[in-house]
Amino acid sequence: MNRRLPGALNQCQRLLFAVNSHAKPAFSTRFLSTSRVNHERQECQVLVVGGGTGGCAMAAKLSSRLGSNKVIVLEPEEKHYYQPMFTLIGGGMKRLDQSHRQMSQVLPKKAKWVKEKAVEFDPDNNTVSTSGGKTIKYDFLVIATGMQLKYEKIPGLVEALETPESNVCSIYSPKYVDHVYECLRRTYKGNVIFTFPNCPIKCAGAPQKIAYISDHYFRKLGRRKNVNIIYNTSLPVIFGVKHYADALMKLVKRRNITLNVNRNLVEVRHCDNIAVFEDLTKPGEFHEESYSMLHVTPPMTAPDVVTNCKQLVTPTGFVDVDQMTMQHKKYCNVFSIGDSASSPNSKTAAAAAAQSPVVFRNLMAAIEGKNPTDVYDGYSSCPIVTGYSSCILAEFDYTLTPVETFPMDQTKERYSMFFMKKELMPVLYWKLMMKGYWNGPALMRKMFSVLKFNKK
Ligand code: UQ1
Repeated sequence: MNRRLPGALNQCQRLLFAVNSHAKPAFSTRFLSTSRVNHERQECQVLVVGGGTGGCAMAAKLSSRLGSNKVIVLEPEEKHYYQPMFTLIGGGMKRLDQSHRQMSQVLPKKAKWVKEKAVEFDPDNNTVSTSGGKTIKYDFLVIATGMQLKYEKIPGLVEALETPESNVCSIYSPKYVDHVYECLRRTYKGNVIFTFPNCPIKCAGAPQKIAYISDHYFRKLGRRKNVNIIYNTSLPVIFGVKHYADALMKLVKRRNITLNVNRNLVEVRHCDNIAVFEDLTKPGEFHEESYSMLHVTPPMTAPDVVTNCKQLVTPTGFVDVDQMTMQHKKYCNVFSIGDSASSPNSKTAAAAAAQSPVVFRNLMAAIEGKNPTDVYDGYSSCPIVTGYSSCILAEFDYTLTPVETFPMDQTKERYSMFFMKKELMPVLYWKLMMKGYWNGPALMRKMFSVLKFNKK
């Protein structure tokens, strides 16, 4: 739940004044002009870098409030993917072509789309330079670049993924996701290994979702007795929230899935069907494990363009924001949303949804020269799909305690939650979130809690 932040951030306010006052005489939105557009230099009131989940939601909210041509979205991709669908594609429940729309259709009409990549941030001069040679000057900046997949960090992995016969696959990339179901179809026996890397990743539930879906797939086809399902995670636990971890541990035991913690993939030798893992509790100790199918979750980082701008980022390379306001700790005209932000929430579309009204209100306050007062509580949600008709809906906040929307035991596997994940969420995403109308389920939760209260 978002609440107001008491107290003033006076230094921030002064800094903000400095940002605004160099460009205009008083706090107003009127001076902002996009009419002086030319090929080398563009100007806007708000520059949103990234047209993914957070970037689109912010562009929709901002351009609807500020009017036409005040917002520029910098995004090089032609397609916008609904990434939460990738686990379902891996299990053959959805097709890749159902997961994307044209970027031009998803971005709000009132925002200007610059179809280029950000190549350099210069927050001291309020500019971002682009792959097409432009310099975009902004008054306010929203960094929504997401994370980049680093398959190349694991020796042998890219070659394995690019070799169709290798039975090495990954749901995380649209390039490789189709191959996951192909691998499932042709695996009849042996070790089927799933990995989780030794770094923060987006949708931390996905590596185990695809393991559970695979388990169910092999059971349905009567192959399970000849297949060992092995989940190797770099983390010391199966899931970071104990409430759900307890339920998942029971599930793993019941389904006869081997769970190895502190086990990090370091190499793939696809010619021998060998994956090499390091035991993180005994650095330097390696295990070779043979597989008949290997599903890899790649290491991930914030994009290089973000990590290269040292003034903007934390030592781990994420945009250094206040975890409550999502405003940059040093540059008061800079905000971040979604996976590129340093806020220590679990990185999901649901988190970006819950952040979006906070970033919006705090940015609007900053435009008016006021302090940011809206607070993000760290809400994130992970619908842990456990098969072809069941799902556990995990919801929690920064405190890692459950923050549940529905008046029922959400640790139980349910068809209703599966239906919500598979059929309702994509509609909610395209029709509401991409239009700037979905702020996460906080309101729904309040409504249900009233019902719960009345029952007592
Ligand atoms: C959510 O808000 C969201 O973002 C759009 C998701 O990503 C697709 C989700 O999977 C979930 C579960 C939520 C939270 C929504 C509800 C109704 C609990």
